[in-house]
Amino acid sequence: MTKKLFAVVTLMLAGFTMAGLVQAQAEEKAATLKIEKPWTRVTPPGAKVAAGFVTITNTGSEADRLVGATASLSKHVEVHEMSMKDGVMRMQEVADGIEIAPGATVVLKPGGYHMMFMELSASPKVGEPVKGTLKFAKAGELPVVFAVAPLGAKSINGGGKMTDSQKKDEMDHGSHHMKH
Ligand SMILES: [Cu+2]
Repeated sequence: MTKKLFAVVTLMLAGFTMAGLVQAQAEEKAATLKIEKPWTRVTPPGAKVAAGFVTITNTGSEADRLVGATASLSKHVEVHEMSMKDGVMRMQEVADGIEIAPGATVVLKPGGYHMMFMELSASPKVGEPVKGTLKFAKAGELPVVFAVAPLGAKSINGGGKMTDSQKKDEMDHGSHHMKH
């Protein structure tokens, strides 16, 4: 082996080792986030967006942030927040993501924080889980599979009947995003 080739091989090995270390660190951080019950639900006819929900627990000692997500049937996913303002339910994009403090559990659920699957290529169907990822500031991109609940479901465990006001929420939700 020539000296030059030896140097190249050494550099390559060093590169692999570095990549391995970075990978190991990413896995270690990912392991401190417990991701439970990723789910979405069937959308009203004609809807261009779907909402995604998940429960995230930070078992580590450092805060992390949910900064984005992907879903196979959506062109891009935004992180949204719903809030009451002047007696009207509104939603807006959470620009810098959702913080998950050490020891905290953050629940994305109907009426609160949620992911918004924008520009749907197809509507979610019950029995056809949606593949995607959650993107964290520190832990990076973690794969998830969103289970699909029926139209108007308030949780992944049970659908239940929608009240009229919930139906209205659903429609407001849809119309808000149609303007995008
Ligand atoms: Cu939204």
